[in-house]
Amino acid sequence: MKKSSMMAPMTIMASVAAVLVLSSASMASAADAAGLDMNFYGSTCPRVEAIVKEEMVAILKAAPTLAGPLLRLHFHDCFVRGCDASVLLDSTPTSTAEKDATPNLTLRGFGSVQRVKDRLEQACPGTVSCADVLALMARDAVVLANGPSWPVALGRRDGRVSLANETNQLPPPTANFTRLVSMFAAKGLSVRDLVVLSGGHTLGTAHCNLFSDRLYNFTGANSLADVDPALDAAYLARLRSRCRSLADNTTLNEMDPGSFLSFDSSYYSLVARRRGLFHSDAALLTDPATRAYVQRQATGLFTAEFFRDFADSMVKMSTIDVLTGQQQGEIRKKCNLVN
Ligand code: HEM
Ligand SMILES: *[C@@H]1O[C@H](CO)[C@@H](O)[C@H](O)[C@H]1NC(C)=O
Ligand SMILES: *[C@@H]1O[C@H](CO)[C@@H](O)[C@H](O)[C@H]1NC(C)=O
Ligand SMILES: *[C@@H]1O[C@H](CO)[C@@H](O)[C@H](O)[C@H]1NC(C)=O
Ligand SMILES: *[C@@H]1O[C@H](CO)[C@@H](O)[C@H](O)[C@H]1NC(C)=O
Ligand SMILES: CC(=O)N[C@H]1CO[C@H](CO)[C@@H](O)[C@@H]1O
Repeated sequence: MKKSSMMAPMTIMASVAAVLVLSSASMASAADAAGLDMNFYGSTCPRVEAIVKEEMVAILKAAPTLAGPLLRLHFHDCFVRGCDASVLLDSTPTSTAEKDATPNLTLRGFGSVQRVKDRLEQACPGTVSCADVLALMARDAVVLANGPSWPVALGRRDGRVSLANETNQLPPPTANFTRLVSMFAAKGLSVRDLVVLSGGHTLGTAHCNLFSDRLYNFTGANSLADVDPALDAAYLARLRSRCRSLADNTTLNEMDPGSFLSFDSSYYSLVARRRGLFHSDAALLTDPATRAYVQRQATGLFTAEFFRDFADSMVKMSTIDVLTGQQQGEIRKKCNLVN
């Protein structure tokens, strides 16, 4: 039985309790069901996890702000054609890739992924997929930002196709609750996964134009008072002083101001105070079950529980529609090019 359908009718509080009991079993079964294996490279590349970790330590030491982008790359990969590294492929003369679609404009970290892949090609040529590299880098990014860890079962293969138009499967920042739920459900993820994984917005930054519709001309009334009523007034003033116009697509804003490099539960305190940056963050307050989760985590007393929930949901996300076995996909040499 799919966990998402089983969870749907339960309240968030009940599912949180259930997950404490179910988590290790469900983690193992999600990965097994997808055909992945904790020891996949045990004989072919036994140091794979150690190598990725070493590189990640060096990468984040040099550029701590890459933790967020590397987590987000894995999310964008998994939501389009499954976790097959299609997000990393370049466009070709006959086909525009995901990378060159609107949501990509703000993706970062491609160079770091290739750096890790290059080290793995030296250690174990032609063995470790770019899709597995993304999954491991996302996990290590969270761990090194002081967040939770989770087991990453391996054996994903790399896809050969990347289509810009398929990025319409990624939820836009303007999405309301209904739309978010259906877009997550389309990937086998539950309402609880939605509220838990949104907690990834504890890391990283966002460009003004992805939320400035909330600050200016919200309904088209063309007055300065025309703002999103779901946004805290003091926060709105602060955001307006940073984002001077609707057209500003260059200014970056910490999503969790003051702790955007550290993985913690403070995202939920912000959302509870109506300080989530996107409509999609604010939308979590519009449903009783996700609101209850936000409010519980906003107390700061249940961070360990959020960490376990996040680990559990990441295991699910990182197994979406994976390619496995010898017949599907390939092991790319260069993450931006098919072999
Ligand atoms: C629920 C639906 C989601 C929406 C609508 C959404 C939307 C966005 C948007 C618009 C940005 C700003 C990008 C920029 O301006 O540079 C962003 C950033 C980010 N998102 Fe999400 N996101 C969602 C879910 C997720 C999930 C599931 C994760 C991972 C578990 C995630 C992790 C991140 C991270 C880490 C950043 C910061 C990236 C950086 O620092 O460059 N998001 N998201
Ligand atoms: C995306 O584009 C490809 C080719 O450009 C086309 O075959 C496919 O049907 C399109 N998919 C969607 C969802 O529009
Ligand atoms: C949510 O957004 C969709 C379009 O994305 C729209 O059709 C629907 O009416 C919206 N629902 C609510 C409750 O506003
Ligand atoms: C505000 O929205 C209205 C309606 O969409 C539009 O006609 C007007 O040009 C917008 N004003 C600004 C400053 O963007
Ligand atoms: C930002 O806006 C300018 C002017 O509209 C446009 O030329 C540019 O391509 C945009 N940049 C991004 C990253 O969207
Ligand atoms: C990082 C990256 O690949 N960015 C590309 C996103 O798409 C635009 C075109 O829409 C390219 O110019 C960027 O290079």
